[in-house]
Amino acid sequence: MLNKYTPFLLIVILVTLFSCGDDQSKPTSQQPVKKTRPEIKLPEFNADSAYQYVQDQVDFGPRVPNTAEHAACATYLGEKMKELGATVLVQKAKVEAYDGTILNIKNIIASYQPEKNNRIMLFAHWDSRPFADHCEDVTRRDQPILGANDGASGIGVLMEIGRILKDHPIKMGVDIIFFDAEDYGTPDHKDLPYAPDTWCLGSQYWSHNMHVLGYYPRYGILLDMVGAKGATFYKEQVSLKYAPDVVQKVWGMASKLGYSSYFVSQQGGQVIDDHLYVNQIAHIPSIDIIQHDPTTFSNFGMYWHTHNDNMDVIDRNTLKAVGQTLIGVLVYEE
Ligand code: AHN
Ligand code: ZN
Repeated sequence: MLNKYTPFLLIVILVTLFSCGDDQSKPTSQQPVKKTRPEIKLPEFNADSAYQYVQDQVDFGPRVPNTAEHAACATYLGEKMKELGATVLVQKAKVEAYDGTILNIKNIIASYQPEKNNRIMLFAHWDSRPFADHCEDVTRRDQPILGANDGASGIGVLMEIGRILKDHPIKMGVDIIFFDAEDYGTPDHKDLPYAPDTWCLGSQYWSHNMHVLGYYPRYGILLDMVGAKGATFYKEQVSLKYAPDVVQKVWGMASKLGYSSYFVSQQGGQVIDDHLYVNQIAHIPSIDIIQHDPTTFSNFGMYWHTHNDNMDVIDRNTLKAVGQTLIGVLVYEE
């Protein structure tokens, strides 16, 4: 077997062995190889589609519990999420409002890959406020608002994420929850005592009565007022207290994707919102992506709890920044 060609043959074999197969992993430049996560091509969040989902909700009119418009919108949301590939469960309940009114509420739970144990929870509120208590025109303060941004925007972004998950399943299971009766809190234009627990009635109910026994997703992300033109999202304090790593993850992804002008790397206010109850009652570490405007008295947008919260405040670019960031977070999670 051995002859005068053996050394050459050996060299050929060795060269072949050490040069094959690793061409793609070699850096193209002369820089040292860095150990980073491989770049994944993200599915495209379609802002036109998200905008249409916001419009569809607003077209029902105000979505206030115990009204026909609210009931019709619930049907639309449940059916649409089924169409978008989710397993849908509607949790019905009766809860008591600040004034003693019994509200018939529906939390709508849309699950992707429900068989998986490792899960992420995304949520927003789908009801709209029964009063425009911050409206300049005092004669219109008792009228319900359209809530294009305050309510519909978060749901619209989550619906578009559902549409994407249908065709691009990720490693984790995802539960998209539309909470009801977030915005039925004590009105500011009547002289009533401060009562934080009158807000977020749907998420409070759900946190005490989760739809699955022993449900424990890795973390939760709440979207609230995520569609206004030029909106800025600061690191909200309840989120930083309960889920600082999730805040870092989301703001880090936003920066990586070029959305740092929306996701400002500074601490914002402290907000009573659905994530507070999900943290405190359900013990699921959760954050709130919520518009923070340091220039207004409320620290929300000027449209907040007024009749100006209509489609005119919604900007596709803001929906895109939030939606694409969330897609990034979901796709990289394993
Ligand atoms: C309060 O004003 C107590 N919380 C703000 C949460 C909220 C209201 N989000 C939308 N509407
Ligand atoms: Zn509100």
